[in-house]
Amino acid sequence: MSEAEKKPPTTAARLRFVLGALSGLLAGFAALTVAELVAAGVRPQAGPVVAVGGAVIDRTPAAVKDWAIRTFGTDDKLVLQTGILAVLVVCALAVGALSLRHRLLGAAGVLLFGAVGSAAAVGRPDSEGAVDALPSLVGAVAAAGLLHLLTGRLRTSGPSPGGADGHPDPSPGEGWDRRGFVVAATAAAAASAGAGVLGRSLNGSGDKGAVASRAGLVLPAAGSPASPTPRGARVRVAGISPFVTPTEDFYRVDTALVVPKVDARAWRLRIHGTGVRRPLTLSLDDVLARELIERHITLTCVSNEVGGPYVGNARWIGVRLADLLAECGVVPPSKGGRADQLVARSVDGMTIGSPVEDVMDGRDAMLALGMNGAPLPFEHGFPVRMLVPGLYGYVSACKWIEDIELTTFDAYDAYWVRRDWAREAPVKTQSRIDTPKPFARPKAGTVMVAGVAWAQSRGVDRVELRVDDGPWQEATLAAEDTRDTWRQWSFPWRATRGAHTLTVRATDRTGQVQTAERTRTVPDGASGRHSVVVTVE
Ligand SMILES: Nc1nc2c(c(=O)[nH]1)N[C@H]1C(S)=C(S)[C@@H](COP(=O)(O)O)O[C@H]1N2
Ligand SMILES: [Mo]
Repeated sequence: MSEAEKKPPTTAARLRFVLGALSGLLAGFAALTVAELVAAGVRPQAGPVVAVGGAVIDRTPAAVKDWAIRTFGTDDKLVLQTGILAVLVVCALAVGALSLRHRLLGAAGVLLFGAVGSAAAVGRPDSEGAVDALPSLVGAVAAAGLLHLLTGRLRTSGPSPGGADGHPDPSPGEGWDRRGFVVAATAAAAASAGAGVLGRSLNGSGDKGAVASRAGLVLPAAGSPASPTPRGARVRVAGISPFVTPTEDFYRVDTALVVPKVDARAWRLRIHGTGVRRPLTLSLDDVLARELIERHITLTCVSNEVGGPYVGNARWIGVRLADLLAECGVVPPSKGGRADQLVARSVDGMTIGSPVEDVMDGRDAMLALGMNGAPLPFEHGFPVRMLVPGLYGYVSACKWIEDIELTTFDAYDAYWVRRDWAREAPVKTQSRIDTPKPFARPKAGTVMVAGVAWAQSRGVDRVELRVDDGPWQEATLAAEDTRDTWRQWSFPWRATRGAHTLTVRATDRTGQVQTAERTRTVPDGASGRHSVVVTVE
């Protein structure tokens, strides 16, 4: 029995408890850094934080994922990783304190975490099998060993082993090896930090080939260039979204905790499946040797709320997907083809299913290599991604694509479809007020109200603005580039003093007026009208 158990806790006993918890924290730190170092040798995606994070994302219900995207935006992944680390810190402190009393239980606790990390890594869709268990396993074994060693220094039973210099330990009544603990803990922290730094730099150098292949990619001129954007397509109003979204401002939505860095020289795309009479495997050179098309296409996320930011317009360069499919012998369902679903698969295991009919109906569905005149950024799918104008990204815009399988909707549900989202999801006709901003305080007089409206593959024919409960008034529509791009609009508003609500609605070329009926983003995209409240001074 230790002194601490006979009497009320002494300062020394409390210190010992704190150091036990600290040992847990150090062991946890060692587990992560060692695991990430091993992962750098195996696969960065097999590291515990990424693997567990990915597993959490995969198991998150649609509504929660949607809430996360809405609340945290592109920071959703940072928030998730911070959350995982916070949980780990708490558990590490607890395991450390526990192992003061029960060293075996402590070790078992550490190994349990290792097992969770290993299982998550092996269970990932892009896992390469049992090797992916290694990082978490090695990390956990290292951590268990370290915890054993550190808590050994804190043991109070038996005579004081004395300090490293042979003098008796000076702490009265507590026979633990204070100096030994400090030395071991410091060494462990330093070694872990070293492992962390080394793992980082190895991970970075593992991407060198991919980075070089992107730097070396020169996009040829498109044989079929984008139709010149009419001059009137750009409206000059301060605060309106630019007609072409700069690449660095283009929204990003995906499940990738680590952006896949694909070496374009090793990249291949396989096209196969039902009704594919001549399966094909393409390299990047094969793609570059084909006629390239360049098109402005507006891309929208199904998680975009009414008035939200997840929409952007870019100039994409690539090859026509319908031509490739036709070469492979694929026939659309309307012409008797058996496959009605095209499933695109990415290097990180994402699956995205699009209707074959839409891909082959004459619209500019493409495999894109470039965005706004440059190779795709890694975040946006380098080296090749898919785009189908008129469909939300989750059913059309597979990034880091490596496989296209022709199948049926009956036979296969893609990633998001298994998570409550609709099988088919054409973009809903939408409009947004970019300026004035909500709760702005413009001066009375003429106030420019302006924004964008989109109905890809149908085209926008009309935008109207309503002030409070007044009549709908025709806004000035900028010239249309193509029916696959958004259109800017503006309205010179004679603003009078007081609070006012501005509401916008668009009408697409099928005559469909944007509905006032509000729906949530799940399962097939938000509907409703965007309103902004301002106070005119
Ligand atoms: N591999 C992969 N491709 C993906 C996704 C993904 O999570 N993984 N997300 C899709 C979704 S939901 C959208 S809206 C678009 C977004 O493309 P962007 O990030 O280039 O804007 O990519 C699509 N392609
Ligand atoms: Mo999306």
